[in-house]
Amino acid sequence: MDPRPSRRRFLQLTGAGVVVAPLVGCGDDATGQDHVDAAPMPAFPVPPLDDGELVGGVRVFRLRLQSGSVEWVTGFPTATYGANGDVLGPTLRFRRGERVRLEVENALGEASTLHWHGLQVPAASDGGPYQSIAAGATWVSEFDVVQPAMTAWYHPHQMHETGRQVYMGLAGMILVEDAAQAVELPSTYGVDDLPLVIQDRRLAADGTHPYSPGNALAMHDMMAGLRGSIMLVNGVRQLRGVVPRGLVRLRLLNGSNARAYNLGFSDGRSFVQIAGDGGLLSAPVTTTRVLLSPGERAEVLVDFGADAPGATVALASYSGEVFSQLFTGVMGTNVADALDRMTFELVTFEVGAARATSLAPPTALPPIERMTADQAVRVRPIVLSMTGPSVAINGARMTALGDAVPAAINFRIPNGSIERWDVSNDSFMMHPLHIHNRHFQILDIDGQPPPVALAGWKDTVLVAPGQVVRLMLRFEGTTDAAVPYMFHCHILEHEDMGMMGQFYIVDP
Ligand SMILES: [Cu+2]
Repeated sequence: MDPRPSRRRFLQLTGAGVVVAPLVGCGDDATGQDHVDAAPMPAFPVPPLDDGELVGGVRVFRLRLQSGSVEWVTGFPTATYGANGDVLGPTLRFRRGERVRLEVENALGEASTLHWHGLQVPAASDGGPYQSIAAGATWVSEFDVVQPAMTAWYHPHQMHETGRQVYMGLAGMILVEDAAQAVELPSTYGVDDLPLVIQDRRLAADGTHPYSPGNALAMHDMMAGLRGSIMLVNGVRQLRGVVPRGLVRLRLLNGSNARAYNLGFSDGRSFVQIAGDGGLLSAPVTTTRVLLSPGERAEVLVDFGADAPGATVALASYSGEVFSQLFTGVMGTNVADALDRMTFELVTFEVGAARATSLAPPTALPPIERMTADQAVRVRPIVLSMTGPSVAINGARMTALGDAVPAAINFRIPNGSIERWDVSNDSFMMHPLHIHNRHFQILDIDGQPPPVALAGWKDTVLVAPGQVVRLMLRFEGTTDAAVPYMFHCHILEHEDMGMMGQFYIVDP
């Protein structure tokens, strides 16, 4: 429902001297009809929504990568990067079936890129390290939005610089909408459809951090991935916002460089996960936890309908519960930090007076056809390892572009083929493997079929130490024998050290 009419009504009424509370009351209870009466509520702090501009049938978005500053430490501004602002960027709303054009102006003073994480696009439009944008240049990425409704995101992917540029603040959400999707969900952006970009930072008392200019990242932080104890959600420290009483959709994104979050609510309430990385699951999952490694997304429905106005509840990470899943052996001893062993809060929701829509969580979702092991025409081992001060995939590292990429991590895959990637983690900490362009299905985890929450389409998968996760991938789309897609660990310091490979989709 569009909140604008009620906001307009609110402004008119307050202009006439009518107090807020009675309007809220008669907005729902008196008529017996629940609806979003969003106007009286302070807006939940979310990035601005950008619908682009239709130009000749193409939806055009303009993003300017720029420097800024944010005062996360009182009195000490931290130098930041953002898109069209000081930190993060607008939430881009795409519609399936439309063509979009993204005009990315790089005003950072250094080379960067912008990668559309989770979107199925031609390799040259993907925004990976091969699409570097020189300082002062503008890069245009144009493609058809082909996938169903989902939550994706964007972030830089500059060779060797991804971790720093994301840490400086460059990231944003992408919402793909699909008019054909029959499932009715809360969808008023900033009211009952809330993006939450979850990130951690290590800020010194003067507002600087390990990636600040002049600093060099310590080897420990490269191996562990840079993590900190200050939580930012939507770029805000100690985020707090008002939600309507009723069903609210949270679009959770782990946009952190290296930390995983085991999310739940401080009062133990259950919620319903409806989507993962690649859109809707095959069935709603009622749960009290969702575990997100860097790069992963989940959409969950939380019911605040039974809460009293003014009540508060926190979204927290119950990291201690999954410690042994993320770290073993020497990594547990030397790499994990205090937060990995404890519970900490990320967001405080304050329940407002206004009713949300009368929506209830869906009881069923459209089925997802599962790929089976026998469909694979090729099996590739993908071995994730850490040896000494280094990381590797199949024993190799990607430290330069082009012909320099070792054959063990450089694939040419015929368009239309289905492959099975057997991903094994031979190290003592988790690695989130992200594969560009192709959404995949998890065939099994250590031989066991995945739980429903992990059985939908995914583009990033947490691989625990010692684990073997077998993936089914269908490669189809635009071929390009000259420009590859990336696959890599989404611990960004690992990626920057070369825990990355590439694949070309070529004509069969
Ligand atoms: Cu890694």
